[in-house]
Amino acid sequence: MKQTIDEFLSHVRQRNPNEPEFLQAVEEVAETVLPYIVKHDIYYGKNILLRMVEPERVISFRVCWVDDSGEIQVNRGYRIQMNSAIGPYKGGLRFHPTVNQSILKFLAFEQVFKNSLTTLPMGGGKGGSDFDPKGKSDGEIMRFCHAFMSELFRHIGPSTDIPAGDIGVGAREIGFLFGMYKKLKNEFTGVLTGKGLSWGGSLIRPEATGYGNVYFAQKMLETKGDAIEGKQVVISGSGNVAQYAAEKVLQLGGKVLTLSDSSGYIYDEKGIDAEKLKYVMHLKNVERGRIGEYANKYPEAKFIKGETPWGIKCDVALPCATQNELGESDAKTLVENGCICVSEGANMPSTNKAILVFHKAKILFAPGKASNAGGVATSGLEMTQNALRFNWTREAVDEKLQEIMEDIHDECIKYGKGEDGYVDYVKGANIAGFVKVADAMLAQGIV
Ligand code: NDP
Ligand code: 2IT
Repeated sequence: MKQTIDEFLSHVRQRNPNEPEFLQAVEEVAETVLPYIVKHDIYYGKNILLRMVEPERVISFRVCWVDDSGEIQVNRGYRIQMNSAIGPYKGGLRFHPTVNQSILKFLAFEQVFKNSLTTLPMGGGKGGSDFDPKGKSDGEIMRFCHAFMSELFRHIGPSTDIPAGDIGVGAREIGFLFGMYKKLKNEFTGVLTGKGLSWGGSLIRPEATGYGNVYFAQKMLETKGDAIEGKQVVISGSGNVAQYAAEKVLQLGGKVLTLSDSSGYIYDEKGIDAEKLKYVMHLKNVERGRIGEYANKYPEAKFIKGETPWGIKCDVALPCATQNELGESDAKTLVENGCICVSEGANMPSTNKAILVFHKAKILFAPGKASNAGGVATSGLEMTQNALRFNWTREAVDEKLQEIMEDIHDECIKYGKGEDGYVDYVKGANIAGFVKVADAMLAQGIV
């Protein structure tokens, strides 16, 4: 088996040089899915995984815009349309200076499995730009978003490809992007998700990824007769996902000890309560400030510059910032400090070596493609509401989100439970996600 996996990976490596993040994501999937394919005749010998690692379409384009000082700026825009076997391409847009083809291909590849797990009819895609929103005025953000959409619009559509937010793309950016799409196409359609409530958005979509992640962690803990209540929780990031993960932890009776951004983390031994979280939301979403300012406002908290929060003793860790933010030594520290559950809010925040540490220690570990799927699932619910030209209540959407997270958890157990009872959620999520897409690809023939 090892030889089959090595041969497959070396082939993919050769065809995708200089794409380390993409190869990392493929490696994690190949190691769990190839052994399953070999054991199942309907999938064996059809090169299905080889077809799945090749994007159906990669679009790369120039984005020119004028900054506030009258200077012409040039950025690069992308959309990776990875797989449309079970539905139109669906996935977020990321605006961050580190964005490149490798990062977007890893995200698009993960999205295919994640969207399949949601039980909703959505294929996988991802896009974005190396544009850095930090420090830009609202006018600059608007001009960039309009310029970006002036090319992207010809490649997307409500039945073709439906983008949403991701790092650096929130409600403000979705608004500007939607405005330009509507103008160019002269149609009001649900072509983007994460829209404002008065123009087609869904209740709970802003909260969905963070809430969904905590619902998933709760499900995992329940398998051990345990719960979030009373748990010490370490969270990284302080953006959309981290904020609402923190809110749900508080609602379920847990204690949030940390939040972070790319400049460092804050540690509040007394706990980041609802009042303090409200301040963080205002600081990050309205003032667009840095998390370090929390320690000025609340002197009982410490700001640790340039570091990640994994050294703080906790029961539960929720990495909610970015890829590869939690390495092997961080994983060892978490385990040594008694952490029993790691549930990924971000996409691929744990390195493959870190995952091995969690698996060896047999603690609960959920990969992002399962545990952060609540965001895109609720995007799917936004699409349904747009198609119906109707809005569901907050309670109705939250209930559906909880059902979906429970279904994903069940699927992970179905394919990931080992003989000793330990659940490998990585294996479970990869195989469950794969089966649905592979069956659709087989039914549709070689296209
Ligand atoms: P936001 O832009 O709202 O927040 C991102 C957060 O992560 C910020 O605190 C940011 O800090 C931090 N961060 C970004 N890059 C780095 C870095 N290189 N090192 C350290 N910290 C960093 O994004 P989201 O909260 O939406 O996304 C967070 C993660 O969740 C991403 O991995 C995303 O792909 C994933 N995700 C998001 C979903 C969604 O619906 N939004 C759905 C599923 C997954 P700083 O301000 O300093 O950059
Ligand atoms: O990574 C993700 O799942 C997202 N950024 C959300 C995608 C979406 O279409 O809602």
